[in-house]
Amino acid sequence: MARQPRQGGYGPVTDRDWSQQPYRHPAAAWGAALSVGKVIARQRLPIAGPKALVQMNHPIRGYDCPGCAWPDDQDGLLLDICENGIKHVTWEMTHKRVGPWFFAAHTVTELAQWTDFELEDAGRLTDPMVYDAELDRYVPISWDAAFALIGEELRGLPTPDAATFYTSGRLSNESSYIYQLFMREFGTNNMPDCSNMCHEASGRALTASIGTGKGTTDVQDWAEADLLFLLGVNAASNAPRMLTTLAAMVRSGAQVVHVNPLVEVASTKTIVPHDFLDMALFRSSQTGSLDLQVAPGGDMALMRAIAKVVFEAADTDPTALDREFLAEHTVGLEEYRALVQATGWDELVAASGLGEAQLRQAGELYLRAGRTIVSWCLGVAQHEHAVDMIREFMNVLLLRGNIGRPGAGPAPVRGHSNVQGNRTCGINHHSPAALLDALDAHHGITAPRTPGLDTVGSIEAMHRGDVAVFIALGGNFVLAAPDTDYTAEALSRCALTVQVSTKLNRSHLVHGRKALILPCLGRTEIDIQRDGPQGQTVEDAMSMVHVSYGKKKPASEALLSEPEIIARMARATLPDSTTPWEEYVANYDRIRDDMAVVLPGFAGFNDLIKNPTGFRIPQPARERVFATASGRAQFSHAPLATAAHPPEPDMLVLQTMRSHDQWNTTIYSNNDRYRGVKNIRELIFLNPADMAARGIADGALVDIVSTSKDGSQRALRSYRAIAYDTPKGSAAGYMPEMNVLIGHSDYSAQSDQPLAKSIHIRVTPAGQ
Ligand SMILES: Nc1nc2c(c(=O)[nH]1)N[C@H]1C(S)=C(S)[C@@H](COP(=O)(O)OP(=O)(O)OC[C@H]3O[C@@H](n4cnc5c(=O)[nH]c(N)nc54)[C@H](O)[C@@H]3O)O[C@H]1N2
Ligand SMILES: Nc1nc2c(c(=O)[nH]1)N[C@H]1C(S)=C(S)[C@@H](COP(=O)(O)OP(=O)(O)OC[C@H]3O[C@@H](n4cnc5c(=O)[nH]c(N)nc54)[C@H](O)[C@@H]3O)O[C@H]1N2
Ligand SMILES: [Mo]
Repeated sequence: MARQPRQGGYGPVTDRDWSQQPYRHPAAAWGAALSVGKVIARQRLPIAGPKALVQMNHPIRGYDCPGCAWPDDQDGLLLDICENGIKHVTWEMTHKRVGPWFFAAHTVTELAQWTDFELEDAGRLTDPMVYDAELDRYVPISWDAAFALIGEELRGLPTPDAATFYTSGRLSNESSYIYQLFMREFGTNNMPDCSNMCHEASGRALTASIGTGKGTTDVQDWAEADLLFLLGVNAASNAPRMLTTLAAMVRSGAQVVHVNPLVEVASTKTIVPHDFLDMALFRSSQTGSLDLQVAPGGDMALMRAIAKVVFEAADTDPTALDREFLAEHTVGLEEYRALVQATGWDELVAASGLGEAQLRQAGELYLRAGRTIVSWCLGVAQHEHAVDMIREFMNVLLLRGNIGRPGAGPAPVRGHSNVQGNRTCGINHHSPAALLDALDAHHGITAPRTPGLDTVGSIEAMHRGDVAVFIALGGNFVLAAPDTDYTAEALSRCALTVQVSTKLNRSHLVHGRKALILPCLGRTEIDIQRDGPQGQTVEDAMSMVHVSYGKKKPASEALLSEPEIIARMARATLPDSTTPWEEYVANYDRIRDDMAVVLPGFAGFNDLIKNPTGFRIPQPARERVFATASGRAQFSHAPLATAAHPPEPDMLVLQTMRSHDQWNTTIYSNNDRYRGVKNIRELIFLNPADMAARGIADGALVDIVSTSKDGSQRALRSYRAIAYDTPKGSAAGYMPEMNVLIGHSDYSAQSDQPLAKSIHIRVTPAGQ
């Protein structure tokens, strides 16, 4: 197969011409239907596909969509599906298989030449495999021998802290719970997870401000809000079911303000994803009322400007501030007022990239709205000052008492379908003492109290040789993490790497001296254990927990469920453990019985999940109970963030984002429909003025050189420069290809998150 010229990035190899044209249609229109048809055809699923789709997100018969964490339709009547959910499900349900014969035919060195698309497209993994260095191939291993190998390696370590255990956000609540129990009983808190790259900042900011790491709104609140600020979210691609809510909000007269350096398609109009009548009639709905094209990281300045408008109004209007709420429930207001008053409009304009008139308009909308929600995702969370920014959002909400009442509150948009549940169930390298105490008391273990390693910390520890065993429950660590080459080196220095996966990916090919691939059931597949079919629960972005049962025949008879894989790793590592690992596997109710005792809000767990639409985990901040040191919501007083400005004037700020046609490191095609892109991922969107200043023509090849915090440089060569409506001084391109530009020292001092949205780069015509 011809590899050059590549126009795909990590997507399929293509020699088709690339193109980019503005997208002029509503989101989720017939383009979505067409694109879904292609995916279903490619996975050879003409019949099973549609049937399983009908069961997806159906609270009575269905399983939870393995896509995003947006809540499912609450009344249980509508078929709440979206294009991207369909793609994720069909990708898992493919009829293609990767069995021992596949690995016999390909060495690891050969597979390493394949694109990431080709690796995943090879199909579902069917059997446990172990790396044979002499053959440079994965060869079959029995499950018993695989677990014995893991147990032997873990028991042979000088300290439990020489192992690290990654979690990707699809892992269920039950699996998460026994996974962290295993690690803590073994003796380590080394729990890197995808939250470390995603919403760590949101968790820290919310905990500091309101004493909980989660948002407080539910879908009903969204329906009742008068105003929504949606910052740094590409909703049409990454939370498509949110479009339904946005359309309903605009229809009911609410203001929906999109804050984004790019004008994403969700900020205009949509054809409501599950409304087939609307689709048939090509009837679109408005999904936005105002677009604010901030400079990268300018969101904090926007929020401070809104606060300034509120304080200015408060001089004459007694209702501008919610005085009662502020007096009863908050601390730090006066200091915040002084800080805001001392910040001049010129400063706010420079830091936000918006004009004073726009800033004032946003402030006026806020003053006029009775009920306001502030919602955000990675465009905010992956910046250096993300914690300060999100705390500033909270400050603004607090000013008008927009928390703990209907239609109002903070709402981080979570990514993976159960990333929030992972944390609730204890996957956290710095868990609160209360959880550790409860684990100790109930399970008779002594959980370690020293905080463990997160994602960046694990990479560095493996690189140094301090961590020798890496175990991953899902995900594609080497591609998702920053500094791809450095991370690959880190993994290859391990004595053992273990990947529990559904599909082949790059992380299987970048491995330790010993390596295992352990194939598991996907969420769509039926899971039969001793006591019958088992379901597992997930928590959505709005704290609703519900149970999900797989429906399909498993891709292979050899697959084990994730709880079984975890329990058997635990038993092999801790032969004398009194934890009932075998009983946990026989009946997941047994896991839930223990969770009910240990986890706040889970009392009666097994009964609660009998309600088909699930239950809501109590959220104290929603009742205006703030679990902070003062017992009140805390105003923050951070200096204005100016992350938007790189240290040298000829540098640009690069953000790395998803195309419409990918799920994180899984790339379905080289198209990015809503940004009008076809057949190319190796691209960088630039402002036309920045291109002119560098002598770069639209469509020309360029070299991109990043400069890290530690001064080191990294490069991507021969990328296509595409003129795009992004603010001057900013640039955009796709993850995971661009992770090679993020140095291992490029993480936020506030959140330890890799700086995926503010990479400092220089762009020059290729070869100069
Ligand atoms: N189809 C699909 N759905 C997904 C995923 C997927 O890969 N594919 N991934 C899932 C996961 S794990 C996650 S975490 C979420 C991610 O969901 P998103 O946060 O939407 O993900 P990104 O593609 O990184 O897009 C970031 C958005 O922030 C904007 N942005 C960049 N910098 C700034 C800034 O400084 N300020 C503001 N206001 N905006 C900015 C970008 O222009 C872009 O619109 O989606 C989840 N859903
Ligand atoms: N530059 C840059 N880097 C980023 C980001 C960014 O915006 N920019 N975003 C970051 C974010 S928000 C995230 S969440 C991470 C994503 O990081 P990860 O969660 O590590 O990556 P995914 O691509 O979601 O993982 C895909 C793999 O998961 C496996 N898989 C799928 N379903 C299952 C299942 O049911 N069980 C198991 N065991 N395995 C399964 C398949 O083998 C598949 O190959 O990437 C981060 N990296
Ligand atoms: Mo994420």
